[in-house]
Amino acid sequence: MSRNMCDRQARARLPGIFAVQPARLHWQAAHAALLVLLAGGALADEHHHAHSLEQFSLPPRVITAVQQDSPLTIITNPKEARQPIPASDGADYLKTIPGFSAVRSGGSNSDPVLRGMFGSRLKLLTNGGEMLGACPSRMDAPSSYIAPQNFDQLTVIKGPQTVAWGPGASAGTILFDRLPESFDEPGSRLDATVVGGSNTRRDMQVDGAIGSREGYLRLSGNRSRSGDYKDGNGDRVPSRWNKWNTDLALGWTPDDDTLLELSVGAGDGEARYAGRGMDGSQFERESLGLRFERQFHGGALQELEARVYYNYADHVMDNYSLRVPSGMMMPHPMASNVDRRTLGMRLASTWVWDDLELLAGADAQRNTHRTRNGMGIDTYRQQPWVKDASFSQIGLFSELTWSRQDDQRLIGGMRLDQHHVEDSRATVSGGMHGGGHAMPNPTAGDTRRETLPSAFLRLEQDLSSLPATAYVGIGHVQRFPDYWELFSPNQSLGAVNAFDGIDPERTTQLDVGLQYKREGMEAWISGYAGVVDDFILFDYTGMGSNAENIDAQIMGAETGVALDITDNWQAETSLAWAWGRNRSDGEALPQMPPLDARVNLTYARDNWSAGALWRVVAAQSRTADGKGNVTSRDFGDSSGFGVLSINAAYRFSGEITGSVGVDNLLDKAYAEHLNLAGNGSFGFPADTRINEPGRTLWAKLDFSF
Ligand SMILES: [Cu+2]
Repeated sequence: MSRNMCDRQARARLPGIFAVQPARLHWQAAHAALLVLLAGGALADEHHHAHSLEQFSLPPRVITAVQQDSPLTIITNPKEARQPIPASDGADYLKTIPGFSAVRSGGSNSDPVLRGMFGSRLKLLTNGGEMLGACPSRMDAPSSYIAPQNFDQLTVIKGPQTVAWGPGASAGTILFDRLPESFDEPGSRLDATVVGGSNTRRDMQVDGAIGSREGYLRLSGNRSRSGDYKDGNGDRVPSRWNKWNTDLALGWTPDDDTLLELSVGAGDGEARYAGRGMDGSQFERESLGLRFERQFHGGALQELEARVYYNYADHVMDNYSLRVPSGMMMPHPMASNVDRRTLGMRLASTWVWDDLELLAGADAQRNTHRTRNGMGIDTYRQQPWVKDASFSQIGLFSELTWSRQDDQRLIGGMRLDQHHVEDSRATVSGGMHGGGHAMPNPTAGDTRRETLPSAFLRLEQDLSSLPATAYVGIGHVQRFPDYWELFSPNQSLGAVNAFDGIDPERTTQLDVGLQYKREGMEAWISGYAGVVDDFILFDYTGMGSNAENIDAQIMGAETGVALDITDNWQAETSLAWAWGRNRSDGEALPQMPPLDARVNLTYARDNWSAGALWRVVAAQSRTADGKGNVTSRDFGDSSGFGVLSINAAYRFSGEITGSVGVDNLLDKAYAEHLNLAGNGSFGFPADTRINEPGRTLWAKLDFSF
């Protein structure tokens, strides 16, 4: 198997974008790797990700903002050092990309938000499969099961501008991928990373493979932990976590054009949440995947790809194992155990005729959610599991890229999905109306079935007057409500409950942008404007949570510039702005991140670099108090802040690179706008945002053999 094959795979995944503009794949650079494993030095020769001499002559860097590579698409290597402190989960990593923010709930496992859009509006896949969390209040958001370091490539496609990865991706698509190994002769490789930092942060990660032309075995694992952090005031924020993952992949490559890969993975963790009434004491994950890929030559059919995946999340939350109850009313110990089993498949084929490239395929998924609860310490274990929901979806998709002229591409896609959901709850919590007692579920045993389309069309034009590409695209997505929107709300105004009352959400969005690149300078801008009909909103202003469909209007932009000032000095800036309006009541759309700017200056020479990052965030006064999503809601305006951080990187040798950083150098006390209020059982007053970490020192060592 050759490097070419990987390039072809990348193209197959994103035909429109890659067919003509192979983006820079960063995976060559800065592989993780560690010292503990120096024993493996003998393995040094056959590093399969062949580092070129040129890469070794480039100084090592700490990534502070990921620049956009091609229209709407960002591709990055999640193994590279970045500031702030190396990410503990998927959401944490995504915050490095302009346009992303996150809802914090503790030290780890925050929930990612792109352009103010939360939850299932972001399609998040790992190795092509979906890992849906189980917690009805998203303590285990899908991104919480991802250790970014364990993946080779992160791809983000902004806007409703691809239909290739499943239904409902109205805000964007996020793909964390492990790439297939390729050995030209028998050999092995070993990458490892260690991270140490303030608040007893300790990470260790190992990723190794052995193989030959015929196949490979890859084993990766990580352990990440941190104590509670202190904010800029020196106050401790309940936030500690501890998690691990291990994944194994067995690949068979009988010839250069064929790949069959079996993958098996598991993980677990625990996390304290300053912003919640319970902590997460278990985040068990089991994953299984089988993937087949074959390239063809000579005919129109270029590639066939098939995947089957199984993901299982088994989550426990309680109010006793990670916190000491306090406050006026000592809460009764209680725990809830929830699980979700997801089984999915995807078939895709790539065809090429002259100036046309077609991606066509099908995908399907079935997931089942269960729950059991107990009052008292660990009594949930004696309770029987009760199924409350099952979802299934089957869809057909196709994307066509027409290279009309050398400098112009027209890309269009369409998908059609059939969704089916069953409400298996015999009873529901009566909430405050029912005094907390279980009441009969008015939609027990009911099913809903809906067929929903999505489509997009985009024109990309290379401008001859400038070394630039401009694009304009329109996309429409009809998104079926997810588990959290149908099953978590206490009620839905005008209906017996949310299962009965919530309609699919329909997004129509215009995306425009410009990508400019010349020697020593890169600049890009991506803007969007859209209407979201039947936007699914949570309203907490009454009793409990009420889900409703409203009409919304959104717009915003992200922009970035990377400039080589001299051979050694480089400046980078980025800016992200998002705006939303609730058309139904004329007020602001809740949970919108404020204007966020980053300026970064780096000095790099030979085998080292040093940089400073200044992040400035504006105040947010466009809020809709008491409204938001299943996890978070607006509670008043927030003030702006600026945070200064510094970093340095040094390459000791071809095998060892080190990086260090001081985040929040001035130990400023500040809080992000998107947030949870601190929880009363930790002694926080209601409506107080959780502060971000104060000054944080960290160091990371990467070893690659
Ligand atoms: Cu939970």
